[in-house]
Amino acid sequence: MMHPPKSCMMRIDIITLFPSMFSAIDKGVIGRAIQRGQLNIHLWNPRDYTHNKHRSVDKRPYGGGPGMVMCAQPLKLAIDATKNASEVPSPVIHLSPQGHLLTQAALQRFSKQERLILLAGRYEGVDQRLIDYAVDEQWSLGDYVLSGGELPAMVIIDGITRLLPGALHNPDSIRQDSFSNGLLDCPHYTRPEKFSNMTVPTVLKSGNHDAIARWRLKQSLGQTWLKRFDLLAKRPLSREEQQLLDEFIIEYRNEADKL
Ligand code: 9WO
Repeated sequence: MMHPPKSCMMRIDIITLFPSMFSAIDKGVIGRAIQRGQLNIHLWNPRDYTHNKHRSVDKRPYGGGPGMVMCAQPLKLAIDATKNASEVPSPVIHLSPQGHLLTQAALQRFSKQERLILLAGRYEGVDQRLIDYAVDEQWSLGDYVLSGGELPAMVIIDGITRLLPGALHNPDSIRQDSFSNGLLDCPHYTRPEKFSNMTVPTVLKSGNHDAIARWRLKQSLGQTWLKRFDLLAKRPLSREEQQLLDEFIIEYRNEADKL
């Protein structure tokens, strides 16, 4: 007996000083998930939780230095209001270069949650006491500094949404994702056969599905060896994979010798 995919509903609350940055989010996979009622996004502006005349949310840093720091109190009130807006308990996730490096595995885990609260910082950052008080996890997109956590929050929403059951036209593409097998993706080709004097690898037109699968795996292994040796170093290779990679390396070196 086949069951239909479990219908999941996910609620994501975003705490941001720039809610209008998220007005482009109703496009593509995310837009369809919202329309199908699978994903619900709510925006909360800490400025609405200030009580001073200028509705200011930031102050100069203790200890001196450039820029401003986001005050803990309006963020606390916004987070409390967010939590009270639903019965379902939710982890609070802060997007920050000080977080763990985001991985596909983390996105997989997020996608199984009923609810997430994403906190996007601005200025020089958030008062550490708010992080200690209210934040459950910190995640970083990489070792670079941005002007705020909004784009990283959108990245997380995008990465999660395509993992929600039924979000993609072709669920196989999740299984074949880069990284779900710990390797980079293989190159892709489509029509026409000739583009600017460049052709399509012959094997892809052979109709031999075993040979095509082997070629793709070999390219994945080879590209990962060339560009992301760190991924290869932590992934055990089967005998077949090791042999395909050895072949790739030999062919790559032969190619280099010809030049
Ligand atoms: C600035 C900085 C400078 C030198 C060394 C470390 C540093 N960290 C930061 C920093 O955290 N700045 C933040 C910039 C303050 C809050 C707004 N900004 C930001 C960047 N929010 N979110 C990101 C970000 C970047 C990558 N992945 C997730 C979030």
